[in-house]
Amino acid sequence: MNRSRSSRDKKVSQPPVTRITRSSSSQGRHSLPAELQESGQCLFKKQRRQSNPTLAQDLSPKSVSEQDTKSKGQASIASSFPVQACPFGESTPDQLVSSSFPVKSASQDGLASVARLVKLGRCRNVLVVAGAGISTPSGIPDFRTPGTGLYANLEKYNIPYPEAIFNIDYFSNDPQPFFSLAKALYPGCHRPNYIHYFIRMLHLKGLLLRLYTQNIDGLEKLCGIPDDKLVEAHGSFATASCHLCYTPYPAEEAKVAIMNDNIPTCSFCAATVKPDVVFFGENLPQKYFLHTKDFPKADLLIIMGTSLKIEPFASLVNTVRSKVPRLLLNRHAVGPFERVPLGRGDHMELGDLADSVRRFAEVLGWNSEIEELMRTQEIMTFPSVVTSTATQNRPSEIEGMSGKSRPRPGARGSCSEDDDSETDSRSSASSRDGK
Ligand code: CNA
Repeated sequence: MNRSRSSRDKKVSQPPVTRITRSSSSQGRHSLPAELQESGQCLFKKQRRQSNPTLAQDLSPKSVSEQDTKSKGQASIASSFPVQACPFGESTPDQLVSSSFPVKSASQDGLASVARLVKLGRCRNVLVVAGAGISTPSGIPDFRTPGTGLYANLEKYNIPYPEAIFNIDYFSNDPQPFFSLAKALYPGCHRPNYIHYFIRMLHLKGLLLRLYTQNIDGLEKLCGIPDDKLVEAHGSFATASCHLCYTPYPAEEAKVAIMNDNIPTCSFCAATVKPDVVFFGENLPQKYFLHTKDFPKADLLIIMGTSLKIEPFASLVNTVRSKVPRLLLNRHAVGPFERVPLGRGDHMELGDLADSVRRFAEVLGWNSEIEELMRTQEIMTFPSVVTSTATQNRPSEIEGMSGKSRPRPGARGSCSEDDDSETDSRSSASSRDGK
C-alpha cells in the first residue's frame, strides 16, 4: 500500500487519529490550490485567531472551564485534521494582522516573567516542544539555518529537493541519501548539551509534564529524560523495520549495515529496512497522541529550537488553553510568535538558545544544579571521554556552539558528518526560515 497516497485520501474523509502523517508545510503549500493560499484558509491559525478574542474577554471561573473545553476542542481538531499542512508557510494569517500596534519587544522580560511564574509554583505541568535547534550546540546541524542547516548542504546527497531525504517514496527508490545522512545522525556520535539537561532538570524538579521532540538524535534519552516523559514525535533510531511491510528488524543490525554502507533488507519481503524515523508521508508514533491529554492540562508551554514548519507537530503549540503562557526560545520568531503584537501570555527570547536557556536557569537559580547534573551524567555515560578531557564541562564548550562533538566511546562505525558543523550564529530575529 502506498502510504503517501493513503494520507492524501484521508484529507477527503475525516481521518482516524492513528493515521496522522508527517508533512512539511512547504509541501503542503504546493499541494493546495492558489486561491486557498490567497484567501487565508488555514484551519489551525484560523481556529486560534477566531477563538482568542472571545476567550480573552471572559475570564470568570465558569468561563475558564469553557475555555478549557474550547481548547480541548482545538486539541482534538489538531489530532483530526492536521494532515493538511498550513499553506501559508512564509506568511501566516497571524502575521498578516496589521502591524500598526506597538510591538511587544521580543526579549522584554520574557524569561523573567515566566521564571517568576515558575518560582511562584504556578507552573507544575510544563510542556516542552523542541526541535533541531536544541541539538545544534551538540554539533548536529538543523534543517533550515541558512548556511549550516542540512537543507543548505545537501549537494553531497545528490537529491532533487531538500525534503527528498526524508520522503518515503524517494527512499523507496533510493535509500542511499538517507543512509548517508543517518550515518551522521545515529546516536553515539553526539552528546547532550546544557539545553537537554535543563529539560531534565525540569523533570527532576517535578515540573515536566512531557517533552515533545521532533529530534531523532536520541540526545533527550541520553541525558536521562525518562521514557514516560518523552515523546519522540518523529521517531528514532532505537528500532527499525521494513519500510514496505513493517516487519521489525533488529535495530543494531540495521545500524551496523548502514554504518558499513550496506543496505539492510527485510527477511520477510526483501525490501529495504530503515530505522523507525518518521518520514514525510508516514504515520507518527502512537505515543504522539498523548498530546490530546497533555496539552489541555499544561500550565506552561516552552517552545525551543524549532521553525514550527512541520505538521502536524507545529500545530500542537496552538492547542494549550488560551490562558496558558507560552515561551519561545529560538533564534527568531516562528509560528504564532510571528504575530504582531504578540498574543496575550506569549513571551519570546530571541538569540542563541544555549545562552537563553542558561540565563533562564540562572534566573530560576538552577544553573549550578544543572552543571552538577551534567557532570554526573557525563561521567556515567561517557566515562573515558570525561576523564580524559579536563575541559569537558566548561560552559563555553557546552553552550558555545563549538560544534566539536566527540564520538561516544564504543560507538560502532564512524560519524561521517563533519564535526565542526556549527550552526549559524548570526542573530536574525527578522529573517524568515528559508529552504
Ligand atoms: P528546523 O526547521 O531546522 O528549525 C530549527 C530552528 O531552530 C530554526 O528556527 C533555527 O533558527 C533554530 N536554531 C537552530 N540553532 C539554534 C541556536 N543555537 N539558537 C537558537 N535557535 C536555533 O528544525 P525543526 O526541528 O523545526 O524541524 C523539524 C525536523 C528537523 C524534524 O523532523 C527533525 O527530524 C529534523 N531534524 C532533526 C535533527 C536532530 O534530531 N537533531 C537534526 C536536523 C533535522
